[in-house]
Amino acid sequence: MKRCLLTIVCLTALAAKIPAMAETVADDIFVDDFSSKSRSQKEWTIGTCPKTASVQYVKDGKGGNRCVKITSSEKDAVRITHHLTGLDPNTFYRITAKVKTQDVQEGRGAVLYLDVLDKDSDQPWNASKFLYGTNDWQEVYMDFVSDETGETYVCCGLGFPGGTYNGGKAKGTVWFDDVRIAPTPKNALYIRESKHMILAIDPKHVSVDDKTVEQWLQSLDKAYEAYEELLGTTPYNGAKIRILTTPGMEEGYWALAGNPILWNDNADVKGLLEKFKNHKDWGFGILHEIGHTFSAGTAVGEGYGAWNWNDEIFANFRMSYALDKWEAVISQNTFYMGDNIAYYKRAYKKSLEKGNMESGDAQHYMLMRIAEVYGWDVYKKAFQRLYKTPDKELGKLDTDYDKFVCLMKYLSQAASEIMGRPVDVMHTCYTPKELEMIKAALTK
Ligand SMILES: [Ca+2]
Ligand SMILES: [Zn+2]
Repeated sequence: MKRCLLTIVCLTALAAKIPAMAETVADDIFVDDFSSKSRSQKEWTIGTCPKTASVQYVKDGKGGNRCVKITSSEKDAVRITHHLTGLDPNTFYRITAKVKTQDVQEGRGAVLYLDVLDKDSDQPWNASKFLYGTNDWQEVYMDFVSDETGETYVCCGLGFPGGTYNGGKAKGTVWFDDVRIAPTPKNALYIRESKHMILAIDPKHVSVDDKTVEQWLQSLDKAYEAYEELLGTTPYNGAKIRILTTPGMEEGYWALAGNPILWNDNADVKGLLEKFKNHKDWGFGILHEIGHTFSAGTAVGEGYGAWNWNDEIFANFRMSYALDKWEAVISQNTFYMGDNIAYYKRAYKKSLEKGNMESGDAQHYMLMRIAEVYGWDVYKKAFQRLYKTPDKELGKLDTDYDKFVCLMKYLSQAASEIMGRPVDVMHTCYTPKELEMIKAALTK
């Protein structure tokens, strides 16, 4: 990866090719104020637009100037898309636009995003702040990272084509004007880079000194290398993992995995950095998201990882290995210093009392017991074998319990090899009652 600041400097030269417009700033690589309808029709593609929706270039802008109006009476994802080419690879860009809304409801509301959901992108959920209801003109933005192709598709949309919990799609009316794309301004993101990470966050979150941030990133590097050691592979062909704060995320979400890992701009980013400074807490949330990027489906690819019945458990489980290895401090309400198993044991005890093992944390605790008895090498062996085994060779895995049994089989094989005698971890590390409860929880 080239240094980001360097590439931003290079791009200012490139921007000189753009014809001067009234408000064009030197860095802009694309600007449209929709003043020329024929140009807009050429530069933008109108996406799927059912009868219940419309996309029009209308003179509804400030002072009667032209803008684009998207309206839909049904929940949908209606958008205009601009195909952007010639970007410097692996560089942060910012798209800004003026937006006005009327009665926008549901999904991701009125939103800017990249049309990359079906293009095998690592950042499909990236978006600007979601606007709902009726609002006068305001500016919104999103930062994104260009990939190796130097191309992407930027969208001004009503609704979002993919669904997180709220289904993405929206209805109402939105107007977009003054769309601008430029390398993200130098001062707009606080960027720090380490061996495996590139942190890019809104400077408002940074109250600690640079050295503290760098030390935190070194901790993430150590976790990253532990994940690699456990699984024998790295995601995104070993490319650095970016962590980017974003204003476009569902309420209640803390972050979304991918590259970049999208970190909710409304999350307590500042608090996490301060907890590292004051308590050397490595930061559960980010370790969890990095953990997700190491899932077999992401790190190896499609067609792998069918044995994994719940990556919320395994993202944390990968973390447990890293924390154990480095005796790191982590907090989940209380601080755990090199004994993060205690956190999961509490969930286990509660589950045992209730007679219900649905809790992922309780299942996590029991998986950790196997490592306590036979050592983490059992997991290294089993995971690395599983990460090399395509789903079609795993046999039929209809229920989550089948997946659990599949993992147990690989763990038993690994434990047998390491111990030099036959070991069945399901019977040496679980009680019959626990297995009964796990079976009930995972066959629902
Ligand atoms: Ca305009
Ligand atoms: Zn998660």
